[in-house]
Amino acid sequence: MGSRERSVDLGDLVLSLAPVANSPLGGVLKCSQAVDCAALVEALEASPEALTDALNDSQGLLLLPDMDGISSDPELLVRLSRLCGPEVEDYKQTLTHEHLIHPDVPEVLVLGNQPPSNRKPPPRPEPAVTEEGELPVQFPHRRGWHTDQSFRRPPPDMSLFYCVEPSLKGQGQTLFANGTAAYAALPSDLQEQASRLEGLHALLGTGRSEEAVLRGDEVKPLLAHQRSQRQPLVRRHPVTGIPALYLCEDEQMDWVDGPIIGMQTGPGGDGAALLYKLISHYTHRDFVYAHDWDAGDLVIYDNRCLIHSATWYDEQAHDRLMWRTTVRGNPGPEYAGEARSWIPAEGLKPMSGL
Ligand SMILES: O=C(O)CCC(=O)C(=O)O
Ligand SMILES: [Fe+2]
Repeated sequence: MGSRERSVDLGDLVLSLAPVANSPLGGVLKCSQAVDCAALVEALEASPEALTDALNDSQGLLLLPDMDGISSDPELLVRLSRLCGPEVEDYKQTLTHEHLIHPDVPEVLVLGNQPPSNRKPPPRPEPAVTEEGELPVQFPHRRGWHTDQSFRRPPPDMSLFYCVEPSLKGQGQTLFANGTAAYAALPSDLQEQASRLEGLHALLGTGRSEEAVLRGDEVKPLLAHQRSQRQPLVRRHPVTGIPALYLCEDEQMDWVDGPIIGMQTGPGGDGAALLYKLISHYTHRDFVYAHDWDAGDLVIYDNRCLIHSATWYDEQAHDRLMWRTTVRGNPGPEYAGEARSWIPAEGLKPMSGL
């Protein structure tokens, strides 16, 4: 169910919060009069709870359109990110390839098909549309569903995703699925089973994907900070207290020692069967919104209760450029006091050996 309409009073500015049209989740936060992006960021900073309150009232997915000012001043994206949690990731300190980091603002990850990031879109699903002629969203027809950086303990809270340049409409969308609604709609025996289990989440590129295991790739040794991490299959949201499914598929699960801890490992095991069942339920179109980007759109998504997936676009014909920040620091009590799993030991390069 979408959020109800309400106004968000920031003193000098009044914003409106309304459900995203034709979507089972999400809110749109915008100003009725034309406002400078920097002025809006300043007004939000003066009411620091307003942004996360709007997000929590919108099932963890918030769209701020017309934020074009960020393109010429990426620091505005960092300032908004600081309102979303205690810590904004500096990608220079973490497991991130140098060519994906904004040259001037290390909190900004640059995801585009052009150099230097050279990120290719995912393949087109096969067939490209459903029997009803619609964009495929449900796993396994649609692949690539994940929550950001789930290979880390503690995992991050939120991502802010900003569109500098969209591809063609109807292509290069980002899909979001609502883990809270999906959990609530599970039969109670599956809710109970999932609540007792943990998934094993892998860092991309560590050779532990379902595909790598099916191909019979040699299992590489990993440095301690690159190893897969367990995460509960059901997380209680630290702010709202509501349970949500928490899992990924293929590349972000560990198919050597997982995907589900304590169950048969590898593709074809009973862990795989449960993961397939849960992720295809999670990504049923009743729980999914496909965001078709416009330049200047900012989408804030809560990684603790949503998963997302990129879609194909024709990168020969169209460029696409996106910026992302990641916010962490409020993962919930089950992670209290834990050291960060992904921090390399003294003197080690984060990406060495990968
Ligand atoms: O490009 C997209 O639409 C999604 C990319 C993504 O998953 C991410 O940046 O975390
Ligand atoms: Fe992502």
